[in-house]
Amino acid sequence: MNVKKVSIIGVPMDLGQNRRGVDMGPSAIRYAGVLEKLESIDLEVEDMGDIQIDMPERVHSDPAHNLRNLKAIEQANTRLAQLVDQVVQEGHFPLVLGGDHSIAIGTLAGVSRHYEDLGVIWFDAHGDLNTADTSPSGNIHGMPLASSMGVGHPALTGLGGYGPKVKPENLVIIGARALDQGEKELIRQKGLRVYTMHEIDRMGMAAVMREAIDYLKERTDGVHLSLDLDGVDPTDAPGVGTPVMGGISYRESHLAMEMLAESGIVVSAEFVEINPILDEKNRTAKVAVALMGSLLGDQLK
Ligand code: EXY
Ligand code: MN
Ligand code: MN
Ligand code: MN
Repeated sequence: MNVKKVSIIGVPMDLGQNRRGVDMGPSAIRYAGVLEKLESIDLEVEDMGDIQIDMPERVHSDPAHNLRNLKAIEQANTRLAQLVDQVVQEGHFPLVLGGDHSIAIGTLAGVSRHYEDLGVIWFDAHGDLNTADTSPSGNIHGMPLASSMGVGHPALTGLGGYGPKVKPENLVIIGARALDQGEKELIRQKGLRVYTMHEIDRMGMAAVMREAIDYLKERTDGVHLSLDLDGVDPTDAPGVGTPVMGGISYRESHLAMEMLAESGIVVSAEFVEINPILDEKNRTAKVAVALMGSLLGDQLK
């Protein structure tokens, strides 16, 4: 991987869902030693600190139906998109620390304008393919992938002044095991490439990653990794707001990151949904840091 310098951006966002604590994710990840880990593999790292998240009470209330905290999420993501845009322009690798998964809307808005054909790997127990019409919860952290594909409310699909950010055919979902009916319909309608736990069980993680990497390498000019820690099995990553049994093991997750490092296709990444209040001794943040290390070449040195 040709990463010159890594720019860390914290996004203490918890407005995309209902449980408190995920806003402490960036601190937990720093406390778990992200800087030390990346420096130990000879990367130059700058920590840009956390972006400001407005209290929903301070942003005028949302008239939109079934989109909790829309305005505050739109504002924070607009800030995030600008910062990520600037980092990519400088030729650095953006490493975004969540926060709930609604922040992917901003990260992708910042990255995608620099690529003709951005690819996305969505590592997650969920599809995050809901819209206000299909969402069972109204939580925007269940919507960022649909929004980035151009499906959903214009405040989200058009964030950063353009959209869509990713073409459906440039997208690979890995680890899905909790999809809502409306999400399944969108997957069918758009013909999305989804490796559920069923495919991972059958093919093995190595074959899944080989196929996903070959596929994306051929058709994209850079790949963003959006890694939701709830993709990892809750026995290894218990500190998440929406755990789902039967997930990707710790070793399989590392293998996936190592194969991505080897491939050299990843141009940006975010690690989201770590909730230290629900965690055991900061284990989930430590898992995240270990995976970041593997993604950025720890095992290749
Ligand atoms: N599909 C459910 C919803 O839309 O409410 C749960 C979404 C959880 C999203 C998590 C973080 O990936
Ligand atoms: Mn520089
Ligand atoms: Mn997610
Ligand atoms: Mn998830």
